Amino acid sequence: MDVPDDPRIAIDGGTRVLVVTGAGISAESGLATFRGAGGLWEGQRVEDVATPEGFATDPGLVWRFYSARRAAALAAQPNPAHLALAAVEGRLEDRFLLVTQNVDGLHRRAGSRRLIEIHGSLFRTRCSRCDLPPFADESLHESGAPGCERCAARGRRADLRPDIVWFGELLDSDHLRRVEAFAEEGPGERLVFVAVGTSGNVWPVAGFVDLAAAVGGETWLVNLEPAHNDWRFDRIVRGAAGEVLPVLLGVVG
Ligand code: BV8
Repeated sequence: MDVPDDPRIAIDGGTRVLVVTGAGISAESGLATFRGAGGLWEGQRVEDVATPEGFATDPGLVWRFYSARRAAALAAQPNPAHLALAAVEGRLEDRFLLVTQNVDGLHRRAGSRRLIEIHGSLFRTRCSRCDLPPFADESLHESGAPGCERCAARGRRADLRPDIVWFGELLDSDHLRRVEAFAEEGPGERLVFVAVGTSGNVWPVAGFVDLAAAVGGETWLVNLEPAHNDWRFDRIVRGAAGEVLPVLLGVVG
């Protein structure tokens, strides 16, 4: 299960790389992890701020929570782990895919484009009621939920909400299909799966390692602490993503 001190993943012309990241990859950028604060997330209970029921009960609280995270993410910078993944994408092109559970936008700011933000984005807003297309939004709403103008024009009140997948909500089926397709493509090529900075608690992303294992892929976990789904991985590298990933992926050193 464990690997030598300065492991490297062999990446050549026949290698495909599928990466999943979680809150831990942004920790060195100064952003709080989901479970780092002992189950409270920025002082809030998950049920109150990351579920549709919590939003229906107190949309103003949810907007204060996400506005604080929007501000923190805007002030943060991508770290060497984000940059290493963008560099590997540049080398592998369509033999690389990055799936992030994070909504902080740091992978995109690091240059990643073959990227699926599978839990949505802090910087997109949509209507909680009508089919108003999600729109780019960096604004902060600390004194109550903004209303949907399209609904108002139709004589009804509806709150805008962050374009984020909350607990109990379905992930985009196109995203799931794209991940499955990437894991199964490239017969004869070698698939390497790397999970970075995730406790493996949240489904269905926690099960993506099994997609790779099912096609004979080599699975790696880079995490600071033991993860819930540790046992599902071939190799585990304990350490900080910003230090481990550039070496592991052969980007530096
Ligand atoms: C769904 C919103 C259909 C965005 C989030 C199967 C079994 C059990 C439960 C379920 C299941 N299937 C579905 C569920 C229900 C639920 C779920 O998984 N519950 C769990 C918690 C029990 N899943 C859902 O509801 C999903 N929808 O499946 O719909 C359905 C519905 C109900 C029932 C059945 C089916 C929707 C999930 C999406 C939820 N939205 N976030 C936001 O506001 O951020 S999830 C939230 O957790 C964040 O996105 C976060 O990224 C994510 C996962 O957490 P991690 O990223 O792993 O973060 P965490 O803090 O936990 O871990 C960080 C790790 O990094 C730590 O281990 C730490 O050691 C490490 N670390 C720290 N620093 C560093 C580091 N590592 C390296 N370097 C460092 N420097």
